[in-house]
Amino acid sequence: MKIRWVALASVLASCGLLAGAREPNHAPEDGYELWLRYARVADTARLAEYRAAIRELVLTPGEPTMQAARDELVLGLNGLLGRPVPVADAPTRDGTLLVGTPANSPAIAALPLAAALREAGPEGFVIKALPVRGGGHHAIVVAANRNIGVLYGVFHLLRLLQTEEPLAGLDVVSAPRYGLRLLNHWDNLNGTVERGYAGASLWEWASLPDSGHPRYRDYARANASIGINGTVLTNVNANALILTPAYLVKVAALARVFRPYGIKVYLTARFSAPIEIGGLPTADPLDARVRAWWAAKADEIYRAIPDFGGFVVKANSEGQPGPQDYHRSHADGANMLADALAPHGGMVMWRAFVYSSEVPTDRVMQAVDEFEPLDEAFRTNVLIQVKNGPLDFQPREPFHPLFGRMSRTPLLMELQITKEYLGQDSHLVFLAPMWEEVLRADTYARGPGGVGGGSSDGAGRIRGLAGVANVGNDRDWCGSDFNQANWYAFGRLAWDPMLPSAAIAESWVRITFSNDPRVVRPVVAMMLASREAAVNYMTPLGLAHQMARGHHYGPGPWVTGGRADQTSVYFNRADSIGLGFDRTPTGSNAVRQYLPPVRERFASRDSVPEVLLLWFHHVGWRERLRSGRTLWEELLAHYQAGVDTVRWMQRTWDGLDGLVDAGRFRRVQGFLRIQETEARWWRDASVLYWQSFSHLPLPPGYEASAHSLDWYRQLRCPPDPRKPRCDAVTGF
Ligand code: GCV
Repeated sequence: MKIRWVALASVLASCGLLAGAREPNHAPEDGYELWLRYARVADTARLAEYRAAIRELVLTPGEPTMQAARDELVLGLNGLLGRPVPVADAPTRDGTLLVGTPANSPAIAALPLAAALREAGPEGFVIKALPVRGGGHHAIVVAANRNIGVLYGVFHLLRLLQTEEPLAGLDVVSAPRYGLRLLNHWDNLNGTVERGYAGASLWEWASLPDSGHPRYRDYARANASIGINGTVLTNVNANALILTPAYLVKVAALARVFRPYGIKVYLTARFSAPIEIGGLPTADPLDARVRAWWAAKADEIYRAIPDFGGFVVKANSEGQPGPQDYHRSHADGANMLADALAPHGGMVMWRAFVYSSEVPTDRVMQAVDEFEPLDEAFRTNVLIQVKNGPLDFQPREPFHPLFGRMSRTPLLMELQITKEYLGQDSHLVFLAPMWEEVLRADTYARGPGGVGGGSSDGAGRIRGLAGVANVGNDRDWCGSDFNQANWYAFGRLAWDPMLPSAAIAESWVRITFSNDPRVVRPVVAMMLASREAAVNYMTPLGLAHQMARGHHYGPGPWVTGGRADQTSVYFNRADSIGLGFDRTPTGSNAVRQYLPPVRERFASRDSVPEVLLLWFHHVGWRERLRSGRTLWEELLAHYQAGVDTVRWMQRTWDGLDGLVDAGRFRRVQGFLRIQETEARWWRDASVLYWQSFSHLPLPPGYEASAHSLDWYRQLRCPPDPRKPRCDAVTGF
């Protein structure tokens, strides 16, 4: 009986009748394969087209990156086409997949690709359907100037097959917009991950360098497949031990695994390392002994890792040591490290995430105050790494004003892939729409329009994106199926920051779940709605930093005590009159850090985008907003809309029963149940708290809170024992 069913299933599958259900040739979906699932193409017509178009593979291996490209093609084509593709030395027939550079492939050197390859640049690639061998055969060509471009092109081609795109007339030239596309791991040497929600660190320091986990290579494959070309292995809250010989040999072993995939390794440099591991009495950046120590350390690192990328530094921020401990500037500190790395071509990424409770200025203004005067002071191999917004990875922030204010210093934009403030592992929140918002904002540093048709790269200074990784040693890497989409989206946007969120979501859903439109359409819609839903139930209308202290998971609008600039009340300014932080000239005047006309737009109640209203303005509870509703009514409506959207997401997902494999279907269902409960938790705790100031009633029919305000206030952790991390995370 069982055998008959298997036979029937394979007949149905080969007729395409099981399209949408889990492909029968595919292993159970535990999430390990990420978007590198190479399940057989479900659409039979498309499968036939691909099998005809790709009948042999011509690629010269030898060099490790070319070997990686070949390995990936063999694996991918085997899975996608459901049969092996023979490898030939030169094109012999129609249906050649010809892969290489003009330098390593005479067949490619003979093709008219010069103009396209110029456009592709050092890391880009060309994919074309072309006649080869004097027009005798039809081929698909993946060509690049360098081997790494070939590998990127191979992953792109495989993605086209995974998403069942037609191959006829293929004509792609693709080059990354940014040269630096980096993951930042906040991984500690003891195996914990700061703000990590997917298990322990991937880096098994104890077993390195002798034993390399096979996962390291899969990590490199996943990153290369979306164009990521660097990884910072260690937490910005740094431990100097990573710079000792015992660890450098381990770092070198990881670098060896990543190298063929075009991924450079970077480390975080603890500013006080010369004292802690160097035995010096000082880490003063102007002290000759300190400078010599760093120069020697750089030499030592490059002996072990010749293509080492450089250092990321968090200095004089949240308790980290830095040059200001010696009354020196950030430029003094950064330049000292830059001088040590310069002979080897290394970079310093100096973070602008600095704020001090001793400085009376509004916390969100301190980075510009600190760094703008230093704009001309940095060495050319220093980049300033700036978070997308001026506070700290909130569900919504305006873009960081520093992007418009540094006209000489190159910048990196730091995004947080791990969702510290957005529901961590359990809430489904697709972050591309949030990143799109900042990547497309215009600083007006060069007048309207900006560079690239209106990006926040107004001054053209952004050299790359750095994403705080959401990866751990959980089998599914990211703690949930949907969190994988954020890693994927980060890479795709670092390659092409103008790629629409909808396109990223669609390609991810097709690869990850199914090409069946009955799955693609609703899941993409859920993803695109999810970020605004989280904003609504957590911090609507421009509120920010209302999370509970420390773990940042649930609501805590009442948080007070300790450092004022880390409390919720500092940011919400709730009082009997109204809500919101006045950052206009009558308040902190943070708006002055934006350039005209953005400054005026944010400063005026009439023109400020309502989604940022309470970020910039203190608004009376009974004041009317553009909708005609009072602030109080509008707030209530937003909290409820957040909850309603999550409920809609639940219904939408429930409708996919049978179209998505049962394992993932149930996992996502479970997470959405948590999200619905917690969206209500956010709504009720927040509304009750605001009501203690507004003293206004809830409109008839508004869903009543399950508990009293006091009940919510006494919660120390999420009401769920599966989150022991609440007390484990560091920071505040
Ligand atoms: C690595 C926030 C986080 C900290 C993090 C810090 C940073 O404050 O809560 O965990 O520390 O940002 O970006 O340096």
